[in-house]
Amino acid sequence: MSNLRVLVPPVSSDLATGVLTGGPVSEDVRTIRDLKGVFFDENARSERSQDEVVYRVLSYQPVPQGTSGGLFFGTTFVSPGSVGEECFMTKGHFHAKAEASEYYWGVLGEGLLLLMDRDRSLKVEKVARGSVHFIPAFTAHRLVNTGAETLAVGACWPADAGHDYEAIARDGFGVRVLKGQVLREEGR
Ligand code: S6P
Ligand code: ZN
Repeated sequence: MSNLRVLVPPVSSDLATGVLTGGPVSEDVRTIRDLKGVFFDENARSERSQDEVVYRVLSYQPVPQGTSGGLFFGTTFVSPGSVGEECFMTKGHFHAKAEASEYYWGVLGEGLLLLMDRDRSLKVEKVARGSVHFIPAFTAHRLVNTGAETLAVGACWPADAGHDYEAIARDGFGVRVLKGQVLREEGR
């Protein structure tokens, strides 16, 4: 027998905050400017400070995007706030490889996970510290911060899932989350 070296993995996730450190960790930031057409009240969005950060995503992508069988790991941080009465949220997407599923889990804060299948059937799940969410194949997903603190949500998804933002940008999500209200949006 011979000694085998024990390695320290290159990336750590702080379980209390979801912050990823080490490398390589990438960061994507979405500001009010980037979210044109996402909120119901586009006037309210266009009139406020465009540089305000609505959410950011830290991710560890140890294999190239598109790698079959690979997995990515990340945390999304959605700031507290609203555009008009509508809570801050992510753009929302189907996966480009539509059959790719994903896990989310709540780390910090309070929010909702909006899920919409190809028939536009909706499901809304409460996100809280420790909640585990399976996002099935062919299902669009969007995070909404309904609380007063940052919402941090962990995620693990296939490296070849990709993002399809177009269907949501064109047809909407079928549900709007206002402070204290979850409303079905008809006929878009
Ligand atoms: C990727 C995964 C998340 C989102 C992130 C931002 O499949 O679902 O990392 O990319 O929550 O949301 P969006 O809709 O702007 O990509
Ligand atoms: Zn996804």
